[in-house]
Amino acid sequence: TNTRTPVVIIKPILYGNTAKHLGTKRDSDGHTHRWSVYIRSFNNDDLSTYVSKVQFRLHETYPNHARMITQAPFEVEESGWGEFETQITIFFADPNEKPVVFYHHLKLFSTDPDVVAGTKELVNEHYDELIFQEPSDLLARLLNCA
Ligand code: SLL
Repeated sequence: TNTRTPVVIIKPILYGNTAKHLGTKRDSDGHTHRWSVYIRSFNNDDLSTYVSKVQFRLHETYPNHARMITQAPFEVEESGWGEFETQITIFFADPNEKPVVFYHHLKLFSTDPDVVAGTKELVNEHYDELIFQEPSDLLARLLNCA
């Protein structure tokens, strides 16, 4: 029988978006907001030790809407006029580790009067955890030195 203790490594993360009203509706493209969507470590870990790249799949109205970010910060900055569901895929430094796929609703609009006035940035952020069950030796080593 195998009496080895199962290995589970947990990495706390934050993901979400910020948005700010431009103060006007741009004539050229109708854009009203600057925004960014991102994933980062919740503690001071260096995500890029064990994350190789992150894909942010934007709404199809964006040119080149599947954005691959291959180094930290894992973030896309853009502008736009509408909210949509972003698909985020995290790829790991060990190619045998299955990529993690999840969704984030990119929020632009708020009832907060300061956000409406454009004097305050909207932050729509979530805490989550990446849970690695029995990572390979390679990945375990990378996770432990992040
Ligand atoms: C929907 N919520 O589901 C809408 C779509 C699309 C957002 C919002 C501009 C893109 C660009 C932009 O803000 N798209 O001009 O490149 O139908």
